[in-house]
Amino acid sequence: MAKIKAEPFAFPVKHDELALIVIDMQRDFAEPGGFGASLGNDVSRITRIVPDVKRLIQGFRNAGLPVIHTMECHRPDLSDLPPAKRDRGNPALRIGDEGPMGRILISGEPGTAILPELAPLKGEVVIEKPGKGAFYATDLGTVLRQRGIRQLVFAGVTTEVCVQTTMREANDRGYECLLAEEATESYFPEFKAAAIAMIRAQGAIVGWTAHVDDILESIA
Ligand code: TIU
Repeated sequence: MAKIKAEPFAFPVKHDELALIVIDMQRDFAEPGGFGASLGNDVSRITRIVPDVKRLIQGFRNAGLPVIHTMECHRPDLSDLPPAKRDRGNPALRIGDEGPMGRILISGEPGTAILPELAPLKGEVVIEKPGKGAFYATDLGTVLRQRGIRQLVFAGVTTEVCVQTTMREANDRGYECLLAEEATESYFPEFKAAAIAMIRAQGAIVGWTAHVDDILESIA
């Protein structure tokens, strides 16, 4: 069986069951004036991983393996936005408010789009999700089942929020999950480090972590 060098031990990869899932690489999390910035975060941390996310996506495309993108966003009428989510914290702009890139985290708005460098290709699955996890209230599970996907490589933002939540959802559903370390980021470096540590603790209790180069080498 082929293996990817990973922590806490080698990831037993099955290439015909493998997909890349890129979580929420949206302008709203990476650019000034978006949701991430409205929460008081330094969004430049997110922009820095774009080259590594891009080469991971390119490697999967070159290998003919599926690339799935997610976007955290809501319907324009906010009917899928629980007040508990909208009213959380004290952001400068709340979800649905008009910002410099359009309405914050609303489907179809300019700021909600995936960064142009990482834009999905025609034919790639894009999952719009109202929660932090990509399985909640979406058809992601159906899409994966239809394609026989059982193993997921994770990239995207933020490590401890939408990436980790989705990895935990996937792990509980029986998927084997591998997080690409240089292709994920948090607004808080200590949270990224903690998320990586807790994911792979206790014998990969939630999943594995690996370097982008080692993942790319295995699918080249
Ligand atoms: N705030 C934060 O760290 N993340 C989110 O709100 N969403 C995602 O992680 N995509």
